[in-house]
Order: sequence, then structure tokens, then C-alpha cells
Amino acid sequence: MKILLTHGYFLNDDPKEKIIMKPYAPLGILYVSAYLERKGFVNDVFDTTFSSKQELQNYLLQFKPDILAIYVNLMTKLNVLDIIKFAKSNLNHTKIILGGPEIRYNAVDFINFGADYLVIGEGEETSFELIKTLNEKRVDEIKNISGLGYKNHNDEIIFTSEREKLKEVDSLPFPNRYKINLKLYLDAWKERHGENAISISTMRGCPYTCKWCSRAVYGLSYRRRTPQNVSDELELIQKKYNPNTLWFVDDVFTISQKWLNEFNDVLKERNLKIKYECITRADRMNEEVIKTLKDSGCFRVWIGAESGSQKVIDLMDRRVDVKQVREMIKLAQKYGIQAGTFIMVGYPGETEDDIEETIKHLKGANPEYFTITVAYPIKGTELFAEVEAVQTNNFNWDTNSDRERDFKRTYNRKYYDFAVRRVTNEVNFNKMILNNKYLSWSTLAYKIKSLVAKLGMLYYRIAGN
Ligand code: B12
Ligand code: SF4
Repeated sequence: MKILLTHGYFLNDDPKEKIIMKPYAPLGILYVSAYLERKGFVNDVFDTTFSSKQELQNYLLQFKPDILAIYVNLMTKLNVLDIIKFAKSNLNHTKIILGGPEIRYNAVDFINFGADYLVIGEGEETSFELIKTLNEKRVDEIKNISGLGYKNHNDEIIFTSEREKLKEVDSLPFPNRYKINLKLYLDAWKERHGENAISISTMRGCPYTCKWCSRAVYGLSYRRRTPQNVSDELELIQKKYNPNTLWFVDDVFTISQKWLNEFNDVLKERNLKIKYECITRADRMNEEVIKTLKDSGCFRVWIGAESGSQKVIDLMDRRVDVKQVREMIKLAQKYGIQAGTFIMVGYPGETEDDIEETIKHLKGANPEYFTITVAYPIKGTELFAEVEAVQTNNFNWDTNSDRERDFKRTYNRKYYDFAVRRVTNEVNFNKMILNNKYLSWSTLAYKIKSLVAKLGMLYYRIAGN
């Protein structure tokens, strides 16, 4: 049985990422690939990141897979729909299996579009059971495999029972990084940043309930690999690729102080020196945690807050105190760890005062990095449910991504493009003043751009919705 795993992300078609240039390997399909391989199913991975749609199509025509298994998230959905269309018109016998975070809440649309099977939630066990059953031509038994969506012989859409969450995450094989040309990633990083990075995952799930966040794959849970198991993978990564840095893709890296301490101990026992960045929450940090982060090799920590206004944080059900966020940013910096934070504007209920609060928050905390986006609702999230009834633009599932959904916000949508510029320029102005202690032309340029953006906000505030 010829199995091909792929994803629909093409770096060349992503102008923003081409500027950022911090690409990461598609861990999801590499996990599924490794699991299938362990269970005896030889498989191929076509990594699209540095490739093109045309090259993928050529490969499909030449390889003619029996199974084409594709990862989908909300950004890659439209590309994946193109791949499905191409496979359906050119490869009669190929069965298409989809997995990834976009599947659960868009299942009916994907099936009606032509996907043969959807793997809902964690992918390893479900894909294996499905592929084994298809390989043994026991199609009637597919209904007994949990975690699936598909159309049966009577054209009815069937969803089987929910797949139980994997308990023993240590039992999984390490992702099949060797199946892709990881050197392309490492070189792209090095060329742009002088250093490169590899991503690694140590936990599955998150027990928090931030309303805009998608929990479509791992659900409300916290399951973690043992520090020993993680260190085995780190040793392998160092031996094979020797990256300068690592990125833990975990949702809340410091969720357990006990785990972090043990992890640090294991690193020391094995004399394993790593340099890494991670994401966490301020309420899962304290001075001891920060010291351990530093001691274990953390050079940058991203601390989520999304807003500088406690009112908005509470609307998001983020369950964190904005003062604590500032404190933890400062404390991380005190111990020599760079701090980053994420900001969102345009959340329902946010007003201009809240945006000004956010600016004050960022100026006060002064993290080395921050990213800022205009809030958008991901299907399946609580935010989505809240704003569905007030959606303001035409949305076609097969030509738009969730990022393009708009809804009635406090102000006109264009207001928020200016708000993004205002926050960015005002905070950068402040940073330049703090760092340089004098007023240069480039510093002044930030202030001018900030004021122009404020005028734009004023205009669209008055213009209304
Ligand atoms: C790391 C990360 C990134 C990184 C790197 C992405 C990469 N190439 O690795 C960066 C920063 C670039 C990024 C960007 C974005 N991300 Co992101 N990201 C993540 C994060 C934190 C970890 C991803 C990961 O590696 N997980 C570990 C792997 C093993 O899990 P997995 O991929 O889900 O795979 C499992 C299953 O999905 C399934 N599976 C996966 N693929 C397949 C394929 C088949 C065929 C099958 C059967 C099964 C299967 O099996 C796997 C193992 O169980 C997740 C949150 C999370 N905890 O997963 C968000 C997440 C995936 N990102 C998300 C979003 C929204 C984005 C952005 C759109 C944000 C933005 N800019 O607006 C962009 C889109 C980028 C893009 N072009 O695709 C959402 C996706 C929601 C959705 N419905 O699609 C998530 C879930 C965050 C969230 N909680 O809301 N992201
Ligand atoms: S934003 Fe972070 S803490 Fe909140 S639910 Fe999502 S992963 Fe968990």
C-alpha cells in the first residue's frame, strides 16, 4: 500500500513568513509517519514548505499513492482544498485522509468537498487503525474505529465515537524528522538569523479555556512526556542536526514546576546543554520557575496576555492578572531571559481606552518582543460562538479562511488596522527612548507614525461601522 503524507503550507506563497523566516517542520505528519512506520506501514512524506503546488502535483502523478494523508489548519485549508480537487480529478483510486486542527469543526464541509476520511483529534492511533482496515479491505469495520468522520455507501455522513486521548505519550515514537530535508529549514534560519532552530513537543493539551483558542486536537487536558523521554529526543536531535536553538511548541511549558525541575535535573545528569525558547502563562511562573528556566537553557520566554486591559483579559476568560504578566516579564529579564508577549486588538467589548491600556502595559513591561494581531474567530471556539450571529461579511467556506471572517466590533474593522500601527509604533518609540536615552530621527519617525495611526483610528471611530 503506497501511503503519502503531506501538508499544504508553501513558504514561497507566504510573504509575511518570508520576511520572518522562522520555518518549522510539520511535526503532526512526522508523528503520524513515525507511528505508522512502527506499526509496519512504510510511508512517504512530501514536505511542501520549500516546494510548490506544481511540484507536489507532479509527485502525486508519479507516485500515485493509494492513501494521500494531509494535515490541515485554518491557514492551509484553501491549499488543501486545491490538493483534494487535483487528487480527485487525476488519481481515481487514491483515498484522501485529512487530519489536523481544522478538521473537527469543519468536518461536514471537508467530507462534502471530497475528503474520504477525517481523523478527528490525535492522529497516530486512528490513522493506523484506519489504514490497516483499508489495507485488509475490511471496509465494513471502519465504523468501529473511533475518531473518524466519513461518508458511507449510502452517502450518509458518519461520525464514529470520540477517540480516547492517548495516555502514555512516552509510548509514541519520536517524529520522523529524517523523512524530510530538515537541512532546508536549518539553512533558511541560519542565512537570515545566524542561528537555527528545531521544534519539539513535550506536552499534549491545555487545561485552560481562553475563548479564542482552538482546542480541536488535544482537547482540555494535560498529558506530558517524561523528562527522560524528552531528553532522549533532545540527544538524538543534537547528534543528528546540532541546531543552535530549540523551540518547545508546548502550550504552557511551565505548567508544572515539578516537571520543569525534573527536566532540569535530567539535563544536568546527562550533561545535555540546550538553548531554547518556550511559551507559557504568567500565573504558571514565579522566581523559582524563572531561575530553573534560565538554568535549563531558556533564552526567551513568551508570556501570553493578549491585552493590557484586565477587562479584556477577563472577557477572554484568560484567567490571568495583567500585573502579574508585567511582573513576570520583568523578572524573566532580571534573570537574563528575553521576554516576548502576544497582543490582540479588536476583541468584542474592547474600547479605545482598553487599547491605550495595552500600550501602557507594553511600555511598562517593555518586553524585548511582542506580536500583534486583529482578533478573529476560529470555528469551534467560544469566541466563534459569541460572534457568529454578528458576522458582517460574506464568508464562503471553500474560498475564505477563518482569518477573513469579520464580525460587528466596537469600531469599524479598518480602525483596528490603524490600532495595530498605533500600538506598534508607540511602543517602539518608547523602547527606543528607553534604550538610547536620546531622540534620533528614527525614534521620532515612530512617534509620527503613531500619531498618524491615532488620526486613522479617530477617523474610523467617527465614520462608524
Ligand atoms: C507551533 C505552532 C505554530 C508555529 C509553527 C507551525 C509549524 N510548522 O510547526 C507557527 C508560529 C508558525 C504557527 C503559525 C500559525 N498557527 Co499555529 N500552532 C502551533 C502550535 C503551538 C503547535 C503545533 C504543533 O507542532 N503541535 C504538535 C503536533 C504533533 O500536533 P498537530 O500538528 O496537531 O498533529 C496532531 C494531530 O493534529 C494529527 N494530525 C496532524 N496532521 C495530520 C495529518 C493527517 C493526515 C492525520 C490523519 C492526522 C494528523 O495527528 C498529530 C499527532 O497526534 C499549535 C497548538 C498546538 N498545541 O498544537 C498552534 C496551532 C496549530 N496554530 C494555530 C493557528 C491559528 C496558527 C496561525 C493561523 C496563527 C496566525 N498567524 O494567525 C498560523 C498559521 C501558520 C501556517 N502557515 O500554517 C491554531 C490552529 C487552529 C486551526 N483550526 O487551524 C493552533 C491549534 C493554535 C490554537 N490553539 O488556536 N503555529
Ligand atoms: S491560549 Fe494558551 S493557555 Fe489559553 S487555552 Fe490556548 S493554549 Fe491554553
